Amino acid sequence: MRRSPAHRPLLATLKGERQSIPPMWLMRQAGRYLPEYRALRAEKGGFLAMALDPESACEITLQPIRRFGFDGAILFSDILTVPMALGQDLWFETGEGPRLAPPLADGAAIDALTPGAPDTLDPVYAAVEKIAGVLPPEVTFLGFAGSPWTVATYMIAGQGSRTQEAARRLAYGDAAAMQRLIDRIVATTIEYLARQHESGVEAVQLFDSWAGTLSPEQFERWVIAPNAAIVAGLRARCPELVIIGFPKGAGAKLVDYATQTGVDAVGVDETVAPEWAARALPAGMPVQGNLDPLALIAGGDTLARAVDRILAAFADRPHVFNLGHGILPDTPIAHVEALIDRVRGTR
Ligand code: 1CP
Repeated sequence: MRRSPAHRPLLATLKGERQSIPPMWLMRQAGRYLPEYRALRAEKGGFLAMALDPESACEITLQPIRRFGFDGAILFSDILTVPMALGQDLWFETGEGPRLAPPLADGAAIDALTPGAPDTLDPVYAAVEKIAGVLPPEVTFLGFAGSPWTVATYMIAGQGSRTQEAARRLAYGDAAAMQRLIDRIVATTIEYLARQHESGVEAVQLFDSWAGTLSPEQFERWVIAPNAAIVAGLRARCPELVIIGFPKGAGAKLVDYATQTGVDAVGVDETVAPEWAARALPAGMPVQGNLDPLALIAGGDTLARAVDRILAAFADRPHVFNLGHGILPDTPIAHVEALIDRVRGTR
């Protein structure tokens, strides 16, 4: 489905056109800090049930747009849908987080994985179509997927991990098996994002949430190369699709990521000085970021100063205002409103 043409400031910025007021959206803007999300979740009985129900996914995607008028709406889904399509079972342990079975402990387990039913991701495309049909015309519609390294860390451990040690060990211990897993994730992700685009999203973000634990050589092989392969695959199939890359924790490696993957725009996390990013990234390349989610929780002067520093640092580039990582569940709604006022200059 193609949405009606309209001026969408976020999409224009991602294509390289600076706006005097930076467009904004917040990573994880659809979720637990919103009372209307928590109410629906209690009624529907859990995250996955909602993510795979097009009606619920549509409603949750729209909640932050209705409440705050953000410039971008991100599809309500998860990066762990791709492991489901690749054949792992996914569920969420209450109070703990995602579980994937069987965990891919070694090359034999990777090779034994048989793809799930071909219609596994159809509810996601149905949700995208529904949302594309009702989203206000000036709001850019964003799809997403996890980047292969980050998705692989969950597939290998069978759950989230603080250090990604199981995946890092496998990457050294059996690099060929790791490569086979990464190649499968790349192929499925290209298909997944192309179908999201064909169903109605205008831009996609590649979340590499765990890119920050890799050595430079490992970063080149497991972050830069697979993201470049996804970008190349998508360019061939969807020349209009805009791609944001977010290699969280990349630090100085952000420059190689930006120049070598072919993404249109890069997300910058909160550990990076915005003045450095503004200087170091290729001229004219759109940047997205990079307010510390904890500065948003702090609020008041701390928030105002942090926002002003980011706005000043990115004043000469196409800039999308965002957090450096996802909004935290205990973020006060009033602080989100204060942030929006500060960025848009109405207070
Ligand atoms: O209600 C609940 O308890 C569910 C919490 C939740 C939500 C709201 C999960 C489980 N996923 C989501 C939605 C989600 N996940 C979105 C929706 C759109 C939005 O941004 O509003 C997106 C983009 C994601 C992406 C995602 N999922 C990432 C990458 C971004 C990041 O935050 O680093 C990752 C790592 C995940 C895995 C995941 N899904 C859910 C949880 C709790 C986790 C993290 C698990 C862990 O590492 O232990």
